[in-house]
Amino acid sequence: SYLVLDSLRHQTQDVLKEQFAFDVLMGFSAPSKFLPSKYFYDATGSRLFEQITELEEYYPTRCEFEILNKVGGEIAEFMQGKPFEIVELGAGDGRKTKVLLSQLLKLTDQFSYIPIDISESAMADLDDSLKQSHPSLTTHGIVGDYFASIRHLENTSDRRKLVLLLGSNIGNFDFPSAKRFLHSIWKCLNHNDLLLMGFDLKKDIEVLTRAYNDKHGITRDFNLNVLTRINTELDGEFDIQRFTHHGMYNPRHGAMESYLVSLEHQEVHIGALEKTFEFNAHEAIHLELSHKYLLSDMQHLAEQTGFSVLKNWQDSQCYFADGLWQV
Ligand code: AVJ
Repeated sequence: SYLVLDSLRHQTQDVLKEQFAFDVLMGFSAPSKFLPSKYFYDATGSRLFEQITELEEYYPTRCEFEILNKVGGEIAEFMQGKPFEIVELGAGDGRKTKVLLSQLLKLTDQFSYIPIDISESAMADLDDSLKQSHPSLTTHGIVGDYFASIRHLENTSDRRKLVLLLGSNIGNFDFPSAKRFLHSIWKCLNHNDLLLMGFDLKKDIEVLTRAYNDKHGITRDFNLNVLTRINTELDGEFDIQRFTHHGMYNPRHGAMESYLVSLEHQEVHIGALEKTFEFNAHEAIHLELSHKYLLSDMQHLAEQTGFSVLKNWQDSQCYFADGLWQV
């Protein structure tokens, strides 16, 4: 079963739409246009992201699979046989998490699972598929964004928590925001609670560039889907053929950056905003940052946010790392 944050569903829809409209207005009125990356994940976007995770070029999911396959035993040990709760931020299709859940279930049945995701369709699918794959597991999902979810976390049980933030989702935050976000998680947790977090590591720039510019164009479609969303949800009139995807590594920020670039001068009306926006030829909309970390960056981030690092695991190529942190 899962809960949609805010009891009045239709009211929630209105508020979400209002927020989307406001964010689009902010982003398109800025001197350098941008859109927040959380808007990737409607039903279509969540499905496209799942396709990305299966691409040959997109290594992070495979690498983290390898790691999660071998950490179950150690995590169970850290939990010392007492009941606990696994809270996952941005669970998506839960494919990686199921590997960890299966490992843990071999050792203990003393835990329940609380997946949180911004996409209700992704949550409905996950809820169904968990009933099939892990029928004995108690699951209480939540549909909401990270911030609403964190607030929700604070009011739940006093059992020990293991928070999961997998897949390098933290990479979407720049360093100051990542710090603020992790510190706010830290504040919601109790002494001894754990956080297992995935980090994409700094590596050969060619490998990075390929991962965000796949030859089948799925990453391009994933980015363009945000404009399609504006069309359907906010009465936008984007012709997505007139934009192209550009993914590049910025060594100064240590991040992959994704843009949609306007192929020509154009004016686009957005009905819900009663406003027309101008896009110059070659003008870019910034959509995403995907930060890459050094092990020392991870250590630094833990220290700056109140956590202590218990353990780091890496895959055999050293492309990806999962860190286990304690409050
Ligand atoms: C889901 C944020 C981890 O940054 O690699 C994949 C999203 N964007 N390809 C990432 C993404 C383009 C992904 N995260």
